Amino acid sequence: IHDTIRGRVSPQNKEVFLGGINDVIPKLVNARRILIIGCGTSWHAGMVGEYLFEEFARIPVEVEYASEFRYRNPVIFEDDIVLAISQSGETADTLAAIKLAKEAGATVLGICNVVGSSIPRETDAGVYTHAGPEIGVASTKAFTAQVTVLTMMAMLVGYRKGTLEKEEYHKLIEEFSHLPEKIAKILEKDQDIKELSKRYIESTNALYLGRGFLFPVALEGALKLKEISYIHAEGYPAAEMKHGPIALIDEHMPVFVAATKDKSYEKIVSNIQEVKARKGHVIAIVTEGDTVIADMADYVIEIPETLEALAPLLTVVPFQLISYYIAVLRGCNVDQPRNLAKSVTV
Ligand code: F1P
Repeated sequence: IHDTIRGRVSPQNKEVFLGGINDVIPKLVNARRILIIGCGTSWHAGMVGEYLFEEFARIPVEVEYASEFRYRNPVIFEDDIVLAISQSGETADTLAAIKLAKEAGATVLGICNVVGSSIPRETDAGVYTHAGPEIGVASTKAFTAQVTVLTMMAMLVGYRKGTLEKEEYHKLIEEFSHLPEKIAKILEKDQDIKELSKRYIESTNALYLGRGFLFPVALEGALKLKEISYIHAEGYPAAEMKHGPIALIDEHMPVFVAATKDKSYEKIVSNIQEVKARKGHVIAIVTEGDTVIADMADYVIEIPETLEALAPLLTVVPFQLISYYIAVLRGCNVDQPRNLAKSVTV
C-alpha cells in the first residue's frame, strides 16, 4: 500500500486511473483544506482520516456524507482537495458529490477498492485498496484497508510537510509491520467473542462509545450491528454521553466501549464508571493486561497494544466479530442483509 500511494503501481492500475498520490503530494502538503466525502462505512473511515490528517499534517479537514453534500449548496474552493472514499467505486451519491467538486475546479482524489469502477475514472489521482472482493454487503475489510491508506497518506503528507517528525514517522512504519500478527491474535479470540455475543441476541438497543481516533470506530461498530443484526445501535463520542444518551442507560442497555490505552484513557475510565453507576452493561475493548477496566466492566476483550493513531485498525475487529456473531445467532443473513445493496447506484 505504501508503494501504491507513492505511485509505484503496476501498469494495469494506471490504465484505470488511480496511480497513487505521488504527483499530488505537493498539492496535499500545501492544502488549505481537505474535504472527505463518502457514505456509510466509507464515511466512517473518512472520519478517522480527519483525525489523522489533522494530527500528522495539521490540515483542516471536513468530512461530509456524500448523500447530503450533493443536495445542498456546499462551498468548494478551487484549491480544495476533495477525497472520495468508496469500496464499490459506484456509489451514486459519491459520484454526484465528485461532480460538484469537479465543477468547482477542486482536485479530486479517490480511495476505492474495485479496480476500474466509476469513481476512479472521475478522479485526478488516488489509491486502490486492493482488499479483494467484499463478499457480504456490509463493508468490513474495506474499512480496514481504507483506514490503512488514509493513515499512510496522512503520514506521508505530514512527513513531507515537516509536521510529523522523522522518528515518529519511522515508529509508525515499524508498527504497521506488526499489525497483521496483532490482528491475527485478535481473530484467535473468535470463539470467546461468539460466546459473549450470545448474551445480546435479544437486545433491542446498544450504545457504542469511543474517544478521539476511536470515536469513528464506535460509529462503525454501531453501523455494523444495525446493518446485519437489525438491532438499533448508536455510536457516540464518549464525552458526549452526558449531553443526552446517558438518559438511555439502564440494566437492559449493552454499552460497547473502545477503551484502549491512549491519552484519553483516564477519561474513558470515568465514562465507564458513569455507565456502571446507572447499571449499564459494559463490554470494553481494552489493551492487553488492563486490570483497571477489567475490574469495572462486565466483560473485556483484550487486544494487543499499538500506537494511538493505529488503534482503529485493531479495535474495529472485535466490533465486527460481535456484530457478525449476534447476527448469525439471530438467524440473519449476514452476507445479504435486508434492504441493503452492495453498490448503491441510485
Ligand atoms: C457505501 C455503503 C457501505 C455499506 C453498504 C451500502 O458503499 O454505505 O458502506 O456497507 O454496502 O453502501 P461504498 O461507497 O463504500 O461502496
